[in-house]
Amino acid sequence: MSAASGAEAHFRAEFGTEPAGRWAAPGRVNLIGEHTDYNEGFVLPFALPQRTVAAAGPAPAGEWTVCSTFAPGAVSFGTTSPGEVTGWAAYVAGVVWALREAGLEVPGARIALDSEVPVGSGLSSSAALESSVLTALIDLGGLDVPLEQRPALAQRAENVYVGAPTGIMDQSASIRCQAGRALFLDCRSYEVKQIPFDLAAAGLAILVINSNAPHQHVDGEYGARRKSCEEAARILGVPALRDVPFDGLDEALARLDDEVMRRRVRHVVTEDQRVLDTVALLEQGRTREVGSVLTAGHASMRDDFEITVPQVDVAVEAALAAGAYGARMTGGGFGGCVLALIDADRADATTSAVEQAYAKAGFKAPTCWIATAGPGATRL
Ligand code: GAF
Repeated sequence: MSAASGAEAHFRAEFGTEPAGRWAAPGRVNLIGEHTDYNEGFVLPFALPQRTVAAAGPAPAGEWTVCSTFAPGAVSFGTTSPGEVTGWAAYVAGVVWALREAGLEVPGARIALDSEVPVGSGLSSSAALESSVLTALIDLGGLDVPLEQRPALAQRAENVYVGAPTGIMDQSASIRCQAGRALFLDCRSYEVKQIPFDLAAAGLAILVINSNAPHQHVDGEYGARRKSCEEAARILGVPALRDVPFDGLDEALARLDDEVMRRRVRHVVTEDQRVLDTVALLEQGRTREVGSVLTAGHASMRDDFEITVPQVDVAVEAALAAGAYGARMTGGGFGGCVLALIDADRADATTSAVEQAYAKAGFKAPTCWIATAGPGATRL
């Protein structure tokens, strides 16, 4: 059953009535630009066809009840503050809170959720959840919130209410991506450029390899990377690492005493450049050449930012050995998914190669599928 039917059926079962509507928001794959968003740099995600759907209907003012096919029962809350609602429902309560904090009159609502986005795989299931609920509440309440302002509201829900110090990329991808396009986002100005991303026309494909090694954001490692970047920017006297120019990198590194911090900075500054290079290659139709940029990005995450795990490194190596043009981990790290740029007719061969490498290493089997660029959040 699709998430749209699932959410609708769950709404009916839980609330005994029809929802007023269904709102879908996708997960994402980030093509390139990892840990650059909170450094006010560049990212290039595309939306997945897999979505989270919120079936929603009205409730009395100041009352919200939410249920999910992923968890038993329903959670009800009123006017809420960070810390009050916990677990999966905190993402919903956080959105209500962030909208109210922005001075908006959020309508009371009953919401049922279902999702096709794999949870805990680095494909932004939490942003998909936030974005589906945000879009539903904005529509139900007839609220005037321009598209470009919506991601920051969902991000605030995650940062302040849920307590995960993530950047703006995932919510931007879920809300602002378009089908057949990758979203080139400037994470300082929030300006976007929609980059044509029709791989099939070039005989290519993106194979997503879920390492099935679980990952988490509400943990210390992500926050530690962010802190180290912010500290480096402070030492270098710039507002954010985005302001360290690529051709001034060596000079900036020479001003940092700490070896680990130097490597963190090198990752962020070179990664921003890789996003710009990738955009230029795509715009020139030189899509195969993006591969080596992706692989360089993986090496940087592995050696400089130190956010990969053996499962993703093995997947990258196996995909490359099987002939992929490039491969890299996508998302926050410490597990999650790898993407490989391959010839479209090499999907089965690449999948088998990765499966064999996993079996040899004694890892839990990976899950592989071809990802295409779907639409952003919308009312169905
Ligand atoms: C996670 C975060 F949520 C994003 O904001 C981003 O920092 C990403 O990790 C790393 O690029 O998905």
